[in-house]
Amino acid sequence: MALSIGIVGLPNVGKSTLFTALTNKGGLAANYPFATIEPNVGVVPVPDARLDALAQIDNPARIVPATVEFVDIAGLVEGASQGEGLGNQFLANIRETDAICEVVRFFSDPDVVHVAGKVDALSDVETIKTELILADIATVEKALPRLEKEAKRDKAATKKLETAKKVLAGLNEGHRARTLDLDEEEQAAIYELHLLTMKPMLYIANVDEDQMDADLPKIDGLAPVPISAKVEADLAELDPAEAAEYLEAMGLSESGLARLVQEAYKLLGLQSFFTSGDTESRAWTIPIGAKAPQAAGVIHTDFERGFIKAETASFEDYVANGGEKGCRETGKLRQEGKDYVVQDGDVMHFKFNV
Ligand SMILES: Nc1nc2c(ncn2[C@@H]2O[C@H](COP(=O)(O)OP(=O)(O)OP(=O)(O)O)[C@@H](O)[C@H]2O)c(=O)[nH]1
Ligand SMILES: [Mg+2]
Repeated sequence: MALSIGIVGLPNVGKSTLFTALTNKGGLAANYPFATIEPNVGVVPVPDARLDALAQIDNPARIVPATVEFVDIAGLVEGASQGEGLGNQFLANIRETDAICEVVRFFSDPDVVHVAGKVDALSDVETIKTELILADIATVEKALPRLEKEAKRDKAATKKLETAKKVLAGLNEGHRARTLDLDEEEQAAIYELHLLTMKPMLYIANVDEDQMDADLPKIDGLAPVPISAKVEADLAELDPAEAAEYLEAMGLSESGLARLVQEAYKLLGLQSFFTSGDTESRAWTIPIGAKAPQAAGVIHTDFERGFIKAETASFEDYVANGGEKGCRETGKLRQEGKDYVVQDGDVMHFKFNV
């Protein structure tokens, strides 16, 4: 279950620069709007120092971090949903993502053209919000005739139609679908429309290097994650030791990627558990609140189907006792059953039978 994040924003705000730095993948960054004309998809390992600690203990053949997939699309401009610019045709490429990350320009560089002529973060955010809402309105309006037909044939489809109409009304009033207080049944009813404004949103403030700890205005009630795309681009060029030195010189403890992923996990209610042994030390992503069989199912459906128990140690106990064997000897290896709610950092070994 790789988490996927779509990157949106106005043209020239640094989306591709950031994407390239995060994914080291050479998505074209250029000082003119609409440099990105193909969707770029990059898969990035999630930085997690705990995984390295586990590998120190078990010395496995391989280390497998969790991954996040980023999708970089062309910039959206006012009227994109009406066919202005290139962005709208790429919105389809982020319909299937788990979250949307909006890059907002805060950096001041006069050499980099701003499509609206000036750097005004909050107004830029409004523009993008409107375009995402307009794109969703188009999606719902296009689906309505089909939903009407289905509802006539099949009573069960009535809920879909009703919810679509309710959501359309909300969108038309300028509200994002996510803020419409839909109950679970309604959310399920419109899930298949993959509305963009139904997705959780995360904001990145692309700041100047010396603005990293500036007081930034909240966006939609959320503190944006300050990242300098330029710093990230520089970091991507360095080897790990040099990068650590550079971060320290900047007064930062972690890369932008690490901070971004942490925010995304928080926003989406995700956490990690680990498996570790001779063959591999590996991080897995699960929702907070997931029970042991569900965690097992992320590894393999057989593990979930035939789940018997999970031998579990907390990350701290695992490290303090030098691994699974040590935990067993000191009684720190717990035998957990199907109702166990997995905790962040648990090191788990599943017993199953199929
Ligand atoms: N000074 C400064 N320049 C930046 C920063 N981030 C990006 N740029 C520059 O801004 C220009 C546009 O960057 P891109 O990453 O291509 O922007 P984009 O958002 O992908 O643009 P589109 O794909 O056209 O929507 C490039 O010249 C970058 O070097 C930054 O943090 N600071
Ligand atoms: Mg780009």
